[in-house]
Amino acid sequence: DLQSNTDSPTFAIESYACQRRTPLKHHNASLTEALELLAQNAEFTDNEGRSVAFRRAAAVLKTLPRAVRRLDDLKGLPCLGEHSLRVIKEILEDGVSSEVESTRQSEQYKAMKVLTGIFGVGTKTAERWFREGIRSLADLKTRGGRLNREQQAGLDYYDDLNRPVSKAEAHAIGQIVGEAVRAVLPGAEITLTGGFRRGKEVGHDVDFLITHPEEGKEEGLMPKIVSWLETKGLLLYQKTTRNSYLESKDGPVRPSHNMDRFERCFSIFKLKRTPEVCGTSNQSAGQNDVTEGSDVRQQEVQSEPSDWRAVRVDLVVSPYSQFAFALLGWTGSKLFERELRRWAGQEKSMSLSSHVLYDRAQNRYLRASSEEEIFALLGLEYIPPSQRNA
Ligand code: DCP
Ligand code: MG
Repeated sequence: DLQSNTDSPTFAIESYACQRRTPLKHHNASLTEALELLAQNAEFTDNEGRSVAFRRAAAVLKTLPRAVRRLDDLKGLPCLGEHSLRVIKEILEDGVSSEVESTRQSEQYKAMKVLTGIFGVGTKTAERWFREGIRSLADLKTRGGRLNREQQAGLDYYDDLNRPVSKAEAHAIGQIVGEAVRAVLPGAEITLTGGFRRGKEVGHDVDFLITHPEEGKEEGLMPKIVSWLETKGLLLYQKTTRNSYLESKDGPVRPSHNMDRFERCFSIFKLKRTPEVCGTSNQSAGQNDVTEGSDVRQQEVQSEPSDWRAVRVDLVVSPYSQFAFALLGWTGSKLFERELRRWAGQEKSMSLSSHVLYDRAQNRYLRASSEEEIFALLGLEYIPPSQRNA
């Protein structure tokens, strides 16, 4: 075995994910997939602590420069608890973990996966449905009633919304949003955030941050963007929430609350399928050749429309003075964000949000106009978006 004689990597791995560089592509995908499945299952069963522990363990494996072959390779690494180590050991020895595989096949995991896959359905709702005996979309439909507008849209566009969004599709949506923004507020700026900013090839949605260099100009912008898009028939669903951010002299009201208060729009776009968006191998390109009136065309009309697809899009409007914080907060990953806030609180007595950084020791807000400045204020080495894939 070539492994046994090579030097063990004795470089130190820092314990907060925001102190480390985590690339998108790494060498331990089968281990991290297993740990993240257990993390998700822990979320499904309302065990957040356990879920975060598994996610932190997975994130450590993502930073390693080579594949883990033996338990010894993990000596001295942070965040690997007893449970995670047991799972890793099983996979290294047997190829699979019995706990992971039985979880994957469990009725609860499978049902929760399907139900939380509906836009607008969180763990709480899915859990309640599960307890009521609902296991599938069909169960949910036959049960009837009691769906809110968001959940109904989630059900209506379920297949599309569970199909990954490609970079090309994200780009196409960006063009449309850019056009809308420029039409209603010249000079406004739009930035792609979320997973695509970290370099992901696909995403579950497309996230944009919108601002204007002149503070105050961005106020009330979202309803204008939304009505421009609606007039053009580009939205299948939207829910806009107003900016509710207030700065108090005594510091952030709820420092631990991690949901930001920007003007925001959760939406579902109706994206036209064009050759540029779909690539050349797409089915619908060929379907255009079918002669009118044929049986094939009949089927096409009755089944899912093929010249467009539904895409989840999140739009966020930030005042210019908060833009750097909003950008940092919306770039993710979720674990990276969580670790930044934990670092700020536990190591620096600061409170970080997508609006601002507050120094609890000095009782004052710290401003920044770039992500680099925020990392510096937090006493952290700058980590670029492509290395925030924890
Ligand atoms: N975010 C957050 N807390 C929230 C919502 C979002 O910290 N309540 C941040 C972290 C995410 C980013 O916003 O990375 C975008 O959220 P997404 O759920 O869209 O996650 P990603 O874009 O990272 O991944 P995906 O490809 O699944 O969209
Ligand atoms: Mg996203």
